[in-house]
Amino acid sequence: MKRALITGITGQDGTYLAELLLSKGYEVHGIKRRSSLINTERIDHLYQDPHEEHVRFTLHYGDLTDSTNLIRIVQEVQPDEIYNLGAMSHVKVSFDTPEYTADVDGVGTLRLLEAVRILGLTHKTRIYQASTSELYGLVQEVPQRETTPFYPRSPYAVAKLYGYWITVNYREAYGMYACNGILFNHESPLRGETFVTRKITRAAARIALGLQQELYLGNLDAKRDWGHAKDYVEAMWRMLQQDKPEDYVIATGVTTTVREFVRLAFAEVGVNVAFEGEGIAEKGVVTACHNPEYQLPTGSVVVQIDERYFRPTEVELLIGDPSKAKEQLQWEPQYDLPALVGEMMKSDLTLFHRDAYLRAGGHPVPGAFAE
Ligand code: NDP
Ligand code: GDR
Repeated sequence: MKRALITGITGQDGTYLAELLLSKGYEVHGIKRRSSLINTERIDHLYQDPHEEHVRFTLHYGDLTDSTNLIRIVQEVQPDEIYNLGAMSHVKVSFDTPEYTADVDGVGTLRLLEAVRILGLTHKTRIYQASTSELYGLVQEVPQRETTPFYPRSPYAVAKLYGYWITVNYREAYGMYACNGILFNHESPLRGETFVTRKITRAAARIALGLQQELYLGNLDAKRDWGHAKDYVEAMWRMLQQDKPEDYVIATGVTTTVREFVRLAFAEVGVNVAFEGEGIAEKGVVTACHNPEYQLPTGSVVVQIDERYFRPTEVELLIGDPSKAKEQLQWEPQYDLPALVGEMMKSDLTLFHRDAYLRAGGHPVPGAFAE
């Protein structure tokens, strides 16, 4: 039985990856952070009582800022594969917490590689590093591929640049099987609520159900190559099953604006949205509501712009070329964007139907809390 260690197991990708590895018969270990509220909601369905026999899912307290903790866990688990998914992963927040982001996303990667080296596991343990299309930043070439030069545009991307190169360096210096997956944006119903896709699907569902009136967004012109997280964790696993370690771009090859994503999300509830004005004065307005279940009057404003969601330096255009992964890993995504948006909307409608029901019964319901 293979043993895997996942940092960032409580996140979106960590959850899908843990599910995938368990389904393949792995013993899965994950690192979770201590927090004042329980933060394992995404993976609670995978929990196994440690008192039972043949447990294949175990969580360890830890943090990527703590070397001794990482060394102890790697020593204890003796993993065949490590997936380093742990990160302060929000680009906008990295401008507010640049030093912490560098520590976790950059030096954290080094700490993990060093743990493997110090423990003499360089030839046993294979390592996946969660690299990102944010490395491409300011457009140098489209579509972006493995050979496209990097030009990071945020403290997050600069920290991930260190993570990328230190992974390459340990591969070359010590012969470690270490790979970078340069993954383009991937989303799902489990996506964090403050990333733009989930912020939009949550708000579209809440607006349709009468729980919220407007959605405030930043740059609607930004273009992203959005895939489904379920497809992307499959690629991570495939990268670690090859004869030799290499770096791969994982993307769909299709790019879409944030504005278009808004239209697609509202279309799922039968609402047509058109955009008026430009820049900060731009508004998303309902032009038709085809679903009698949701009574949104024509002309009502559902999207507004708020300057605080703009980034000091933006990544305007991402579109990836996944040819290498398709050829060498036989990786093929199962979801296209409409299927992804459909699944996210369905999930958020289900989630907020309960709140709508409670509100109709006169009970207070929580606000959106998705900045
Ligand atoms: P999430 O933000 O959903 O999850 C991040 C995970 O990292 C969480 O489990 C979080 O724990 C954990 N974490 C945060 N800080 C620390 C720390 N100091 N020590 C240990 N763990 C920590 O991210 P995703 O699942 O979306 O992404 C997974 C990885 O892939 C990240 O590294 C991200 O940067 C990268 N990536 C993501 C892409 C995407 O589109 N999703 C694209 C390309 C790369 P907690 O739950 O306690 O906050
Ligand atoms: P990104 O994802 O920065 O690409 O990083 P995010 O969803 O945060 O932003 C995508 C684009 O949408 C624009 N945008 C907004 N973004 C947010 N979050 N909130 C808004 O209100 C809003 N309005 C417009 C942004 O400016 C941006 O252009 C994600 C993360 O998962 C990273 O960890 C990962 O490395 C990259 O994807 C690939």
